[in-house]
Amino acid sequence: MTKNVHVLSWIDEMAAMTQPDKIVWIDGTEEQAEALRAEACSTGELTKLNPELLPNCYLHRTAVNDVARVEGRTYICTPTKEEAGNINNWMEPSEMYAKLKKLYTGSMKGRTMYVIPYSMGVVGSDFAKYGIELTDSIYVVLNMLIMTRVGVNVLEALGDSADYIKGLHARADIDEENRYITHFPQDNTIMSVNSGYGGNVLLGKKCFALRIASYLGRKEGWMAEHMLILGVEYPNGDIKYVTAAFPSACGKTNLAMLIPPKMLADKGYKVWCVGDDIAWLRVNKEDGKLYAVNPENGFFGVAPGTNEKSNPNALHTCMRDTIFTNVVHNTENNTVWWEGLDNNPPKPGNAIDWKGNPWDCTKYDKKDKSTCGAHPNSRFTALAKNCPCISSEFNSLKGVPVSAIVFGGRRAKTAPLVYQSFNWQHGAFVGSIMASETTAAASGAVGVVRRDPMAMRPFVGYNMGDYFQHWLDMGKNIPNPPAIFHVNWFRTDDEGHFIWPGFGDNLRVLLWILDRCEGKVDAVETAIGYVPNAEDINIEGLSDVTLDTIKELLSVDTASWKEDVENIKEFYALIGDHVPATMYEELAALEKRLG
Ligand code: OXD
Ligand code: MN
Repeated sequence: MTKNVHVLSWIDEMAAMTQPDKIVWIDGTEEQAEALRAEACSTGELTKLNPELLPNCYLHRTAVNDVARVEGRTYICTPTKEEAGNINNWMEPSEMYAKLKKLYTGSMKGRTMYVIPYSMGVVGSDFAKYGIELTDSIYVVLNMLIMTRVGVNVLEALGDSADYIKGLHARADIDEENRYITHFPQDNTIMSVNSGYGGNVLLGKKCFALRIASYLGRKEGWMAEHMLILGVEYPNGDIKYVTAAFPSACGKTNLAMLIPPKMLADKGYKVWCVGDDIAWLRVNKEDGKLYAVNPENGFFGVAPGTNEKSNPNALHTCMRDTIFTNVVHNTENNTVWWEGLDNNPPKPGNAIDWKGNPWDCTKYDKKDKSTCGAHPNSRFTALAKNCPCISSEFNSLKGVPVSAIVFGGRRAKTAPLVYQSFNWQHGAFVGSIMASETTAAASGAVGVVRRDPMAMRPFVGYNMGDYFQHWLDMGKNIPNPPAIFHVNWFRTDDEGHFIWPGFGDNLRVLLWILDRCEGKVDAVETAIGYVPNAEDINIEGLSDVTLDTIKELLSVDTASWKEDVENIKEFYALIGDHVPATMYEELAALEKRLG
């Protein structure tokens, strides 16, 4: 399919090492995809679901020991440890290559190596970057066909250039002890072995579009961020775009596909989804604004908790052309189910859990994860174009202009519902101190603060301190920068109940944010930034929220902020001496303002 000698010689080298029986090029055609689905069904790798209820949908189960990203086994292999920094695992490249060579050698014997030419971003656009993933997994091929743009046109666009990201994935023995997700930013290379789980093996996503891309972005003057992108449409038809970064499992997909509350929908407000996980951002030379694209082509969403209330758009998106991973199989009607979908789990005798065993829903205990039918990190891989609220700008070549960048985390007390940073530099600081508290559902230990700068802690492909500096530098190069905000949907009362209704009502907060961007509304200056006047958050039609509730949600608790400052100092110290002096100045200024 190509005469590109850089591509061909690399594939030869990888094939000589992994020794597959045959090599198959993925051309992006529906005929080839269909043949692969049929083959995967014949071997049990996939199960075809009810074509009437879930057309073109499939179920897959991973190995029981292989159900999530493995941060402890994810490496950034730069020539020096300093380049990777203290937050990343590091190994010297030649040492890692030698270790991997042993694991890959002969790993594809008796198997097929698939060659997947793919693009992150619209092929041919200024934003697009190309990759080739070699894998011995049909599941990976079929997921990549959803999550990225795959096909011959990628090779045509690449021509004879060597400018592409090399990715090698081998399932090998799915051996946890020898699982490695490795990145060689200087070599444009990603190597993943002994896993078959999405985030570790769909190399276009976290590995390329965040870790390698963040490295390239710093080198080339753009940004790769763990951000959703959405457009808010006003009754007059204007659309303003927002990007937002939240740590994993804080509801990015739900916010990206938000349905306005009735009162706002009736007035004509709409929300359009451009992306739910990753944004690539560049300065537009014509208007000096920051523009964003979603480099992906689909959603790899968490299934549990997705339902008609939390995210009807996601639910409709995954009603066709979807691969479900590690959910419950309802054998009565050959469909799928997960915790939080509805109150109608398949009856014992008709239910197979994510491990492939009969499942008895009557034994399900919310507090005991081992009783779940679907794995808590079970997923749907679904096409963006099937999303009812997908933005008409999804395939835009130049991206969408970003009015506001929003950071957020799960904080019981510390962060108010929303606040605005004083300027870009302070906003970058606000991103750098982002944090989330663990919930009972997530870990057992409640309220442990995990600092997750810009939601990028597991995804920066170089030194976190240098990443902070890149944010500061970008600010100087954007003539019309977006305003930067922080939100917290998760504030609780003394009994631990959430105060803010969240979900669609989050649009009320986004509207205040966008009003600020337009200079339409005043705010109160506090120690941490600008906080809304309570009256300016629209609570029309909300039964449980009064002006006093909003006042409570917007209060800045100085004592807990002072505690937070100490925690931030420890975290900066952990990142080490690449933390820019400017960030320490911002921290000192915050401390001073807190008094
Ligand atoms: C994801 C994550 O899967 O952030 O998107 O973990
Ligand atoms: Mn993510």
